[in-house]
Amino acid sequence: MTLLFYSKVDDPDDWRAALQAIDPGLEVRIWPAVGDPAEIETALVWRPETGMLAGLPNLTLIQSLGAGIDHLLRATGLPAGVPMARLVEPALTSQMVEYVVLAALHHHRRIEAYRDFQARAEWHLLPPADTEATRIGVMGVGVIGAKVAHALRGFGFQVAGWSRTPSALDGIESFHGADGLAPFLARSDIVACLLPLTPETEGILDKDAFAALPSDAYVINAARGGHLNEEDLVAALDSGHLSGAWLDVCREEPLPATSALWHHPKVILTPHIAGVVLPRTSSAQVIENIALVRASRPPLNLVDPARGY
Ligand code: NDP
Ligand code: OXD
Repeated sequence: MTLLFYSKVDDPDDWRAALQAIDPGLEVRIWPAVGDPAEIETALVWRPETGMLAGLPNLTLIQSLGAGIDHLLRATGLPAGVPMARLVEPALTSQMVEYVVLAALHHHRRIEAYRDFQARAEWHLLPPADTEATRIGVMGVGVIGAKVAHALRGFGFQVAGWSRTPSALDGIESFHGADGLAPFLARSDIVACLLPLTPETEGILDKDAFAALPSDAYVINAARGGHLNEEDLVAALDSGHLSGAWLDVCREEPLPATSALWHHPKVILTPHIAGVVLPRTSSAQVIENIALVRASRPPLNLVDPARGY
């Protein structure tokens, strides 16, 4: 059994060691050392390049090295009919929950303002943050968004979720579909995007969405840069309508040095690290998927390419 590994951001040696610790018989080849293409049965990839997987005649599984699969669905030259799976993994989900809670609380407790006071050696008190009066909206209440919504509800925030179909999460108000978006945004003092990137969700955080948010709203995007119209965000920040934004992802990664986001005083940026798959916790799922496909069964977390997530 031979697996081909490709990622520019994950350490291939760590992955090889973790995979072989579970299945010592698994041969792991690191791109571009493909060897005989006919021997490759599994591709474990993050953002494969055009045509990279096209010449693998016996490929039986394309396994995403992450929860998102937009990087696969947008890659051209993927072999047709090969099942694609994404990673759904508690450790990754927990990182995402930590990240969004961190961003929301950092804003809610006005840490940026207190840092400014500290820089000026000023002992200055702002009005207290009222958690129960603060409304947070979570866009996408799937595996990750649902956990984020519950974690925020646990602090006492008023939390709502927006999804494609109605959700029924305890204590979380549900909005859904195109018609539900404007009322959902209108009641969100803080909005956190945890949607998959699909043709329907691309550019969804744009000037219309920002106009629908209450004045002073705060935007967190921990999903994909393609959700956000960066020019519209900067305009909404500069006009004073939005109070700030916390972004883990950008339309182009790495973010170009010329981007206005780098030095914008109301933006906090991280380099797509909200949730990072760990070989230690994710390898077992990859090995299990290889075994399932070998047994002619569907892999765990099979992606529906037609739905786009
Ligand atoms: P899921 O597939 O479990 O959940 C997706 C959610 O989005 C569902 O609630 C779904 O609605 C909703 N949704 C999809 N399309 C639409 C639409 N057109 N309108 C409204 N709602 C929609 O995904 P995960 O929770 O596992 O992951 C979400 C995303 O987070 C990933 O796709 C990835 O891009 C991103 N991510 C980012 C990371 C980072 O480090 N920054 C790390 C991990 C993930 P419904 O419930 O009705 O199906
Ligand atoms: C993912 C990611 O989708 O890392 O897992 O962004």
